[in-house]
Amino acid sequence: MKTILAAALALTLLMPAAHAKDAKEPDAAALYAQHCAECHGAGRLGGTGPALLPENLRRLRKSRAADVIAKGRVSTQMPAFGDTLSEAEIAALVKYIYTPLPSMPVWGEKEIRASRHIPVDVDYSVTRPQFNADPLNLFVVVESGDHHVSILDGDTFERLARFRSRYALHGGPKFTPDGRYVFFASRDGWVTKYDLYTLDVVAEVRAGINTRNIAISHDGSVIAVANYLPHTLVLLDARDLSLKHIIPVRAANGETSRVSAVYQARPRKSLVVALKDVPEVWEIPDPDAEQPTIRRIAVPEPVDDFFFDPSYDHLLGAARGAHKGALVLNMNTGKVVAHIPLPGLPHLGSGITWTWQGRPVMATPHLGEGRISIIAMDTWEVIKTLKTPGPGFFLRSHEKTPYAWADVFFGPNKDKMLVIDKRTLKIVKVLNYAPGKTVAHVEFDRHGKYALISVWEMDGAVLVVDANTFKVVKRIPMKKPVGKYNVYNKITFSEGTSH
Ligand code: DHE
Repeated sequence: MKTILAAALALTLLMPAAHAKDAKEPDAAALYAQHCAECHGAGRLGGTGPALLPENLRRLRKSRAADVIAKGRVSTQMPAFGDTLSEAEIAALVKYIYTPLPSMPVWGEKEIRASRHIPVDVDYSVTRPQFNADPLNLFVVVESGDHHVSILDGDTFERLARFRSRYALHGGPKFTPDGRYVFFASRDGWVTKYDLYTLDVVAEVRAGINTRNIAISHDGSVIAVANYLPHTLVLLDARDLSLKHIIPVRAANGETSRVSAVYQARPRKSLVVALKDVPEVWEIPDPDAEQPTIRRIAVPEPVDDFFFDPSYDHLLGAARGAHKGALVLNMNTGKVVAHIPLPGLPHLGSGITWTWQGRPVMATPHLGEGRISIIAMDTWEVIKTLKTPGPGFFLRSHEKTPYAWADVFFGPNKDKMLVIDKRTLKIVKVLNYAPGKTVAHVEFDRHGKYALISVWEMDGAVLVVDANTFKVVKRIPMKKPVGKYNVYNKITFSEGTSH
């Protein structure tokens, strides 16, 4: 008996040591519940703060996430936890928020409807802008550095407004056909409607947990939201962002899928949707109908980046990781009519078109290689490959300029901007406006006289450059300006810009 008691005592004495070892492994779930859940949501789906899921954090390096937890984030409500949490606890939290959820989060009718709010009612008595500027020559600039949007007068380049956006807006904002309203999407699924006449946010709704992009129907009545999480395509009433339909994204074989992107096919008056995980492209010819129709088009492989020819009769699509090139889908017959060999990850979504020697051509940068491919859209042949000093992200031009501008986003030449002569298909200038800094994404004013370029830094700027002399005429300080969008170029579907 004595021996048993002694053994039990010895075991008890040993226990704290074992516990002490356990105590070194911080309980990340408990830490999250205590410090993060209030703002980021108990299920990590977001709240006043952004969603903390690997899908939503893809653009944030883990080391940067640890830094944000320790030091907080300036000009947001994110506090610094460096004095409260140990390094090990911060590391455990980082690991936790980059761990996928065990099952697909629910974001359905109840959640979408509950999230909608109207900060300011639209003033329908207002029929013209409440400021003195050409409303069709405004620029909307997304500043991702501190999550704001600036509205610029495209003639004087004065800032008319600056407002806080949702966290991490991404992709092209979409405009109503008259140019009065603009809609933004955030990676966290928030859709924001902004009135460019009164300079007010007039509606917001969260349509998903992780969103790819949005499209507006040809008549401006419906906003379509393409989601990764959950697997849905959400249709909203563009007047007040109220929910119209949640379309579960399920392929003919029953598999569900993320949505690669949704675009408006203006001449067809339809929406085109590409699925990321299954080889199907959808066309919705009647997005405004009581029960929208889905036309399923089978494709050889899933498409996750795509582009249309100006008639929207053809879709050029590529799987981002595939390196195989692009397929050309005839949207009328639903048949693949060509394959284009395009190695090096073409970034088709950034393509632009123009007429060269009487032929319609499109140009696309490549994300994986220093090249720009120029493709004849009558034969679908690559007619020219331009070697560039590094892979680029964006290409831009305008009907009124003979030049196309391309950035060199990745690598040591990220500060260079290339000017391509659309007549000779040659790079005729290499500009360097901010040595050592990333200089990217161009957008022209409505007249094609000025090119606006982002100096992609926290203390960055938008440079206004004379498109003929290439001289900087104005530098507008901005917090990491990413995309810039000119109202006129967008609503007229200019051949030199994204649609
Ligand atoms: Fe984008 C547009 C997908 C990473 C900045 N990007 C788009 C669109 C898609 C897309 C589908 C078209 C939306 C539209 O206009 O309706 N982007 C992807 C990716 O798959 C990728 C490579 C990985 C990802 O994390 O999603 C990606 N994109 C980025 C970035 O890292 C960029 C440079 C910085 C950021 O803010 O995230 C970035 N994407 C942009 C911008 C546009 C865009 C500025 C709008 C371009 C335009 O001029 O219309």
